[in-house]
Amino acid sequence: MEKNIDDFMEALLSLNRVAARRILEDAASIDKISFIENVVIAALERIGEGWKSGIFALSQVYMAGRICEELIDEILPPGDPDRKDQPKMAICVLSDHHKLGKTIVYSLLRASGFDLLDYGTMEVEELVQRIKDDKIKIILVSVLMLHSALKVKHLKEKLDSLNLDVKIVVGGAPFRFDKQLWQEVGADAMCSTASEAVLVIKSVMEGSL
Ligand code: B12
Repeated sequence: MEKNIDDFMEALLSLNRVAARRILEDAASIDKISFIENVVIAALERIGEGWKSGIFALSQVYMAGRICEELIDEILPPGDPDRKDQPKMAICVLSDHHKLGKTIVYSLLRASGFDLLDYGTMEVEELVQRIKDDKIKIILVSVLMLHSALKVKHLKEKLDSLNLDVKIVVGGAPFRFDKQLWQEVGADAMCSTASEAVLVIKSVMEGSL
């Protein structure tokens, strides 16, 4: 695993898309999702840490993110044609521009047979309107910055004030750093990984959340 992370990091840092794709394709033929969760995310986090300590440039962090986004779009399969009978749901990035986590969750849920709308990046007001118009029952919210995470509280208040019965499922770095944060902002559930979202959605469908 460590060697995979090192090799993948090296390919990203040298902007070598071909090498990055080859590593991803070789390993992903075994289990795509666990490779993404254990290698791609670890490599990006280490590159981010390297940027914080001044070893790497922000442009390297940015390009590493872009390359991963493109590769993941290519390797994750399209959704199961046999869509599940499910509550209406949508996913968005709230107020920041870290899109990769959202892209992975979206692709994974579709690959697992769920159907969901992709709202892209939104602010609270616009998001509430879309949830209302589309009659959404589960909103999946991805954030990577603390100030965006705190906006979930505002989202919850707005939904409650309109009596909209919507489950809020959150994920992303601030919630992984602070394990109580999802409850403090009024979310119904938090997922540390994309695959946990499948379990949470099943709980909502069974009425246990
Ligand atoms: C790559 C990256 C970038 C790229 C983003 C490229 C892109 N297209 O996404 C670029 C260079 C653009 C960028 C910019 C910035 N970044 Co940045 N970035 C990162 C970095 C290194 C990795 C993020 C990432 O893509 N990880 C990989 C993805 C796949 O992981 P993930 O999002 O966590 O998602 C997984 C799980 O969390 C979960 N998940 C995520 N969301 C959801 C949602 C649901 C519903 C579910 C079920 C699950 C789930 O599933 C995913 C897959 O398992 C992080 C470091 C970190 N530790 O996260 C910093 C980080 C997020 N960035 C940070 C900062 C500060 C910035 C900038 C302000 C930097 C600057 N000075 O300009 C800007 C702000 C841009 C903006 N306005 O949004 C900080 C935020 C700190 C904070 N407390 O707020 C971090 C934490 C770095 C740090 N330690 O300081 N960044």
